[in-house]
Amino acid sequence: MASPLEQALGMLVAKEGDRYKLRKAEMKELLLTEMPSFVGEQVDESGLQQLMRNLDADGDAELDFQEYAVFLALAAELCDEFFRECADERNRKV
Ligand SMILES: [Ca+2]
Repeated sequence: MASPLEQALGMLVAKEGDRYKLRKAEMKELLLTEMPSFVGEQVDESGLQQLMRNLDADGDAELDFQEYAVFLALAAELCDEFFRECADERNRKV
C-alpha cells in the first residue's frame, strides 16, 4: 500500500493538463484526501471557490507552486493558532 507521500507524488505525475499546477477540482481532491480533518467529508463549494480566488494571484484559475505555498503557510498558521488555543484551554483547566 502506498504511503500518503507516494500517493501525493502519484497524483502529481498522473494528473492531466499542467502537472505543475492545481485546478479547483484537483485542489478539492487534495483537501479531501490530505486534509480531511480541516474540511470534513464534504468540501464547501462556495468556500473552495473563494479560497481559489484568494490564492490564484495571477488569475489563471490554477494554483502554481508559489500560490499553493501561500495556502500551506495559511494552513500552518491556522494549525498553530488551533493548538495554541488548545494549550491555553488546557492551562486554564489545571
Ligand atoms: Ca494561478
